[in-house]
Amino acid sequence: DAERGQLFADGNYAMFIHWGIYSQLANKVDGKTYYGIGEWIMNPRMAGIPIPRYRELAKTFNPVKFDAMAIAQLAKDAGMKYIIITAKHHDGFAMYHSKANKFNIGDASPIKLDPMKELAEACQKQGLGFGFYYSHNQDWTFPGGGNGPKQDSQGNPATFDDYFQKKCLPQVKEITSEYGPIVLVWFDTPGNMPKKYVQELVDVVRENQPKALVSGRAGHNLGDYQSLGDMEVPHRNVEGLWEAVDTTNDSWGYAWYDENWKTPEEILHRLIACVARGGTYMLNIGPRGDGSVPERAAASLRSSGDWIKRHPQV
Ligand code: JFZ
Repeated sequence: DAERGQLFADGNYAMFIHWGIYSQLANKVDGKTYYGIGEWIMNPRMAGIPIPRYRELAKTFNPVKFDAMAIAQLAKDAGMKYIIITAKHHDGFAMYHSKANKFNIGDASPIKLDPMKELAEACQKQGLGFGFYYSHNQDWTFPGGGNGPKQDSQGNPATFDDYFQKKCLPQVKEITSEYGPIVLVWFDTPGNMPKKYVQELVDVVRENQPKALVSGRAGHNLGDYQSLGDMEVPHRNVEGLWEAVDTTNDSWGYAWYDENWKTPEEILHRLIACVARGGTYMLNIGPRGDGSVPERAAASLRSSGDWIKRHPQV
């Protein structure tokens, strides 16, 4: 669809944000550091945190330093055109005030604001696009979700359909109807999710946000474009509409030890490698649990943004 594809023509550089209750742990549990991607900390591949204990993390999530205007300003200063943030990652915690499920920042955390609403508004004020990442298949805490518990709290078997009808579908309706215009819904890791479910989600996005793109990782080729492998920057031309996703250091979610920051030069090389080959480059930051953005990431984004502003022809 030509109108939807326009986002990538105009907006070929974007900010990705991985932020959730996992950000508080910063890859450290009971004094032990787990090396890997921080948003996976509860998974058995990392710390293997039991669900009841993981749920407790919501109660201490109080991002008093979260400043939506400052983040939007940072994206603007970086030369970025839109922001995509994790509405719900694989852990199942919604970072917006969801009515469909209580495990969300409005109901399960001390902070009563909806940071997603603030960020959506800040983007609008700055003339930036706004969109959501939503883990549609994997949900590690809701019964029946992909790689989640196989039984409900009463011990009855739960199916993927239970998860889909009770949580996933209503939440996708919420994020596409309550946050103003959305430029893109970034679904991820479809796994073996049956096609009918993906189709239903894509239909909801089309209905509620006709101009929004749907990520290639929705599954079954129902997305609007191709996403390359994570952190992959191509060295050859790629056909069609495509996007590369990358991060400012190594993890997506905040990890205390991860100081492997890309320099402004590296950011520019990677951005230009994508944009010059007709693609879109989406670069991630992982704010801390308190909402603050790591200073080194912000500084590199600003200084690469300065270069972009001095080279408008690029
Ligand atoms: C996924 C998530 O599991 C991860 O936590 C993060 O959100 C990332 C952006 O996306 O991980 C993936 C998904 C797809 C590929 C690699 C990692 N891939 O296709 O190469």
